[in-house]
Amino acid sequence: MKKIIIITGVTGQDGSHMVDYLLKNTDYEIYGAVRRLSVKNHENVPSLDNPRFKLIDLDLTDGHSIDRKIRDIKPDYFINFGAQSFVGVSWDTPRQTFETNALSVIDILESLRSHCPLCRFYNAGSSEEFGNVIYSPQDESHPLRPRSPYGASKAAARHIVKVYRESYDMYAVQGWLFNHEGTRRGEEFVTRKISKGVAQICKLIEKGQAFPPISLGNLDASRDWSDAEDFIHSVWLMLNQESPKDYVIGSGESHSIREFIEICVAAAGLEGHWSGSGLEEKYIVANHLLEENNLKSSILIDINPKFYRPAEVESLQGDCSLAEKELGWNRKTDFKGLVEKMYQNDYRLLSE
Ligand code: NAP
Ligand code: G4F
Repeated sequence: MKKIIIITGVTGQDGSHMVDYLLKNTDYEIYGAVRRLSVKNHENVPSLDNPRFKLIDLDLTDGHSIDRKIRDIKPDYFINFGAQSFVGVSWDTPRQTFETNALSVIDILESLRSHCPLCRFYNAGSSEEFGNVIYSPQDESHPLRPRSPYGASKAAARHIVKVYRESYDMYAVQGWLFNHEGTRRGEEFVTRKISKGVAQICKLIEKGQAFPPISLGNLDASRDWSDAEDFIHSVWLMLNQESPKDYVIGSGESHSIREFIEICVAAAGLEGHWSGSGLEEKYIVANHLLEENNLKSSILIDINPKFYRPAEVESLQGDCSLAEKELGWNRKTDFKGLVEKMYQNDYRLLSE
C-alpha cells in the first residue's frame, strides 16, 4: 500500500514546493488541499497532470471539511502549510488570522486523533513567534514573544501541538522556520516586492522610459532569509525522526532590507546610493542609460508610512545548529545567491 499525504497550502510557496519534493523523492499519493475561491490561483501547482497528485477541497476555517477529508482519506502524513501568512495584514484581520492559523490546528489534531492517530503531523511554525527577541541568534529555547496577531496565532498553535503530542502520544511537530523566499514568493512580501519592482524598473530603463519608485516601509528591519526550496527538505526530515521534536531552521545570518535592495540593484547591473533619512530616505539610481535617455526619474526606493506596522519585529536570526547536528540538514543557497535568483527569475518573467 502506498503511503498517503495530505498537504494544505499547495497554491502557496511552501506547499507547492513540498508537492514537487515528494513527487520526486517518494512514491506516495499526495492530496493537495485548496479552498474555494472565485478565481483559480493554481499557478504555483505545476503537478496537476501527475496521477499521484490530486486536489481536494478543504478550508481550514471549516472544521467539518477538515474532518471529512481526514476521515475519508486517512493519511499517513498531514503537512499543514495553509495559513493567513502575511504578518502585515494580520492586524486588519486578527480573528480570521487566528481561526486559520491556530483554531484549525485543533480541528486537524482532533480529527487525526479520531480517525488515524498514527498519522504524522507537521504544522508550519514561524520565527515570528520569537518576536521581540531577547538574544541572538534565536534557538529552540528562546521564549515566545510574538509582536503581531500572526505571531500570536502561530505561538498558540505551537502550544496546542505540544499538548496533543504529550497528552496523546501523537507524532506532531512544528518547526520554527525563519524567513524563506524564492521564485514562488507572494508579491506582497518585501523580498518579492523588491525583486519584481527592480526588474520592472530595469526593463523601463532599457526602454528609455521613466519609472515610479518602489514604496516601502521600515527599512531598518533585518531578517534571516533563506531559499524556500532548501527548507522543504528540513520539514520532511522533521517528520521522519524516531521521535517527534521541534527544530529551528534558518541560515544563522541576519540582513537588513537595505542590504537586500543593494544586492538586487547590483544584480540588475545598476548602481545607486542612499540619501536622506526617515520618511525622506531614498535610494537613487545612477546609470549611464538614464543619462543617455535623458531620463528624469532616478528614485528607485522611497518610503510610504502606510507600510509601517503597528508593532515591528526588528531583527531575526536563527541558530539552526541543533537541526544541522541531529537532522543532518544544511542549506545550499546563500543570501546573495537567493537575491540574485529572485531578481533573475522576475527579469526573465518580464521578458517572456
Ligand atoms: P503562502 O505562500 O502565503 O501560502 C499560504 C497558503 O495557505 C496558500 O496556499 C493559501 O491558499 C492557503 N490558505 C490560506 N487560507 C486558507 C484556508 N482558510 N483554507 C485553506 N488554505 C488556506 O505561505 P508560505 O510562504 O508558503 O508559508 C507556508 C506556511 O509556513 C504558512 O503557514 C506560513 O505562515 C508559514 N511560514 C512561512 C515562512 C516564510 O518565510 N515563507 C516562515 C515561517 C512560517 P490561497 O491560495 O487560497 O490563498
Ligand atoms: O516580507 P515581510 O512581509 O515578511 P515577515 O513579516 O518577516 O513575515 C514572513 O516571515 C515570517 C517568518 O519570520 C513568516 F512567518 C511569515 O508568514 C512571512 O512569510 O516583511 C519583512 C520585513 C518587515 O520588517 C516589514 O516591516 O520587511 C518590512 N517591510 C518594509 N517595507 C515591508 C515593506 N514588508 C512588506 N511586506 N512590504 C513593504 O513594503
